[in-house]
Amino acid sequence: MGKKDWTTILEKINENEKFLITTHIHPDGDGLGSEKAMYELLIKLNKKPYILNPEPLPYEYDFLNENNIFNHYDEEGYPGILEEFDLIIVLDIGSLIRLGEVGKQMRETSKEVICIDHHPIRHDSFDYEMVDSEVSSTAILLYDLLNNHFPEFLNLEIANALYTGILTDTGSFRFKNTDQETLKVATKLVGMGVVPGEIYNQIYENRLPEQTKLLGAVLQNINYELDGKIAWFKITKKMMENAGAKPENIEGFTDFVRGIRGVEVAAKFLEAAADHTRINFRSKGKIVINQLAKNFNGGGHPYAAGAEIFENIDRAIDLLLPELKKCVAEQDESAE
Ligand SMILES: [Mn+2]
Repeated sequence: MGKKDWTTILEKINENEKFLITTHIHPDGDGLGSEKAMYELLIKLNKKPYILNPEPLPYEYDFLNENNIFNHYDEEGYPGILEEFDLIIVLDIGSLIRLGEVGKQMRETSKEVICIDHHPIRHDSFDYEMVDSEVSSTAILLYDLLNNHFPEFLNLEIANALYTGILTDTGSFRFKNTDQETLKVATKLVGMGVVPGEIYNQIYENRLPEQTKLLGAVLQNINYELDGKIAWFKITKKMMENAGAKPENIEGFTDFVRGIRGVEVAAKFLEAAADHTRINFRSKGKIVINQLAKNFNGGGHPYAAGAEIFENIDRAIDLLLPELKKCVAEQDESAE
């Protein structure tokens, strides 16, 4: 990764007092772990940080929230809240659209924004950026900041948060982005007292019965295309209701479906609203899917990306599926 130049961001942190920290919709371990690390750092620097996310904390990350530091936007509250802060810090995303209500307010405010991220496809640029798409997680960048500039603050609480980011963004050290540097940082964090099995269990051995019921319904209705190279499935509001599950209870489903033999790309279509469909892609590593995601209001990593279509779920599937087939067919040929 090479040594990072944090000079400007450090200056901005120094000069200001009240910081709003946020991450993307469908918050994941990397966004949340990075937020917590940044929050704790700012507290230690005697600053006033506040975490406000567009969506609630998924229950499997409750262990990061012992001090109730995570807040989320609700439709009725927080109008103009950004004006109460000196500076905004966006973690693990470079697109306002994936910041939900917080992103909408960011379009209207003149407050300056720092963005720390590792997504290769970005829709927006921010006042101060630390972006490296070569690193496996935003947590790796936060580790670099802490390790090089504030090693005295790097305690077990922060180490657990950073380890969470690395663990979840690498699919528990299975995805293609698991490189030497990732493992080196993980080793350092374990050396500080992180217990890998404990964090793994909190996140992955902690599935709710209703989530499992929904997964059962999903697995009975997988659709295959291109001789099984694509597997896709729907999650409708009705399916969630039947299982008693909430939208934040569907993490990991697309990974599971990708794990089917012969599948190169798995796609999830989630009915977010009557005219809003969210799509999630997972590739096994042969087919790059973030360009396709970008064409549908999204982005992400080469093998893990998300998109959204402002249409009902069936129309969204009709629009996207031919493009997904084309994308897979073209790259599959070139890969042979
Ligand atoms: Mn990430």
